[in-house]
Amino acid sequence: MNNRTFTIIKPDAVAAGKTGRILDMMIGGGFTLRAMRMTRMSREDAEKFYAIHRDRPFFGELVDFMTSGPVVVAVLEKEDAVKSLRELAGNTDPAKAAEGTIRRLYGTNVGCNAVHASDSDENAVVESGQFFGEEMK
Ligand code: DGI
Repeated sequence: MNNRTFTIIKPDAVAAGKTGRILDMMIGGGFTLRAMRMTRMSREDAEKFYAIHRDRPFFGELVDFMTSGPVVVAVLEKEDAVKSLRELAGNTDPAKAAEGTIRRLYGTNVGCNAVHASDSDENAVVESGQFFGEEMK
């Protein structure tokens, strides 16, 4: 089960017209799209998705941001998918992300950082399930 991960192209990147370029980087990086759609997260969706951060001072800001516009959610497949996508995404803070990573190229700041990439195989399954449910079984 280490061949799948889950991504969100976040509202900043979608609004800036970067969806195509980001998907191209993912596909060019060897990922296959297994499921994908554009959606608008409700506050309930965002609070559930980021529940682990609910006691952090930035939680309200994070939920405001994630619900501020449409996002693209997708399940991606590749060997060692979680690690590989986190490398392609780069550091949480775009200013600290390596040259050529998605967040370095398209992120704005630590809150508005262009993409989400699951941080473990377990979370990839839970997160894919939140958006694609039965399709992924
Ligand atoms: O797994 P990551 O997305 O790289 O990072 P994470 O799990 O530590 O944090 C999840 C998201 O929460 C991150 O992509 C953006 C937001 N976040 C993290 N740290 C901060 C933050 N948002 C703000 N405004 N300030 C922070 O310090």
